[in-house]
Amino acid sequence: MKKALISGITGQDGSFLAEFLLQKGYEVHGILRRSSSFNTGRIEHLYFDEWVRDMKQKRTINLHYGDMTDSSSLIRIIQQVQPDEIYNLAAQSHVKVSFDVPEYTAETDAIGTLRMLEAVRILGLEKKTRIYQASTSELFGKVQEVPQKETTPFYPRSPYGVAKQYGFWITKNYRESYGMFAVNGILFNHESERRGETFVTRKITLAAARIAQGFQDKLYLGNLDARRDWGYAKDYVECMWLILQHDTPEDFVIATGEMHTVREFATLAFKETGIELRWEGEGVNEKGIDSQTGKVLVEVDPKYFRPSEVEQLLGDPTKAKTLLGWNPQQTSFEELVHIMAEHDMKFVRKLHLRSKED
Ligand code: NDP
Ligand code: GDR
Repeated sequence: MKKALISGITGQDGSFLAEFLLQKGYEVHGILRRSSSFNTGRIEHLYFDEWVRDMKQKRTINLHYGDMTDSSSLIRIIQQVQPDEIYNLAAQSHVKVSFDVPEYTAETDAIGTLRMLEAVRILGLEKKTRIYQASTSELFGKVQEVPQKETTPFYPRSPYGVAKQYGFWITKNYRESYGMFAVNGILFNHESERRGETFVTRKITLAAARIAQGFQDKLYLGNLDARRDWGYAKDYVECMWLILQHDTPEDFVIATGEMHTVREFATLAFKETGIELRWEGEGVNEKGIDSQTGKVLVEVDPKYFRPSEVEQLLGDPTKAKTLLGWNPQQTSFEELVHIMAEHDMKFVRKLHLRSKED
């Protein structure tokens, strides 16, 4: 039985990847960081019985306390687990927040990656343990070429992007220097019903659900014209695994090859909840007031603008399609919005019922 160690197991991707690897028959270990509040919401079904029974799984996940800023914890965990595969997903992953905590972002996302690679080397596991590094389309930042592929030059636009660029290169450097199977998945945005609530897609689907059910009046957003290549997280974790199963250690771009604006995402998400969202020039005046309803449902708040913005990202997944046999169009943009909006309509209703019972 293969052993996998996931850093960032409590995050969106970590939780889907843990499910995926358990189903593949792996012994799954995860690094959990100490938090004063509950941070295992996305994986609790994996160590309580419900999912395990439903999926006829014999095993649950194994959690170890550690932190990307603490080498000693990484060395101890890797020594104990002796993993065949490490998925390094842990990161301060919010681009806007990285402008507020640039040093911590570098510690976790850049030096944290170095700590993980060094831990494997110190323990003499260079030839045993394969390492997946969670790289990102934010490396392309101010785009030099459309669509972006493995050979497109980098131009990061945030402390997050710059830290991840270090993570990318140090992974490649350890591969070239020490012959390690250490590889980068350059993943474009991927979303889901488990997405953190301050990323734009989830912020929109949650707000649309609250507005539709009368618990919120208005949604404040930043740059409505930003364009992203949005995929479904569940499809993308399969690709992380495929990258580590490939014969040779190589870096891959993972994307859908389709791009949409924040405005388009919002229009579709609101439609899913039964609200027709109209924009300036479509019966909405310059103050955002809809002439039919007399309401302002979406307002731009400059506080959500970034000091330097990534205006558009569009990936070319040809290499992953050809060499890994991965299908980038498993879940369409419309299906993704539907999954998220449907989930949040139920989620908001349940939360409201629970608060009434309390
Ligand atoms: P999340 O923000 O949902 O999860 C991040 C995870 O990292 C959480 O488990 C978090 O723990 C953990 N973490 C943060 N800081 C530390 C630390 N100092 N030590 C240990 N663990 C830490 O991110 P996603 O799941 O969306 O993304 C996974 C990875 O992929 C990240 O590296 C991200 O940068 C990268 N990525 C994501 C993309 C996306 O669109 N989702 C696209 C491209 C790359 P806690 O739960 O306690 O906060
Ligand atoms: P991103 O995701 O920065 O691409 O990073 P996010 O959802 O935060 O922003 C996407 C775009 O939407 C614009 N935007 C807003 N963003 C947020 N969060 N909140 C708003 O109110 C808002 N209004 C408009 C942003 O300006 C931006 O252009 C994500 C993260 O998961 C990274 O970890 C990952 O590496 C990249 O995707 C690929």
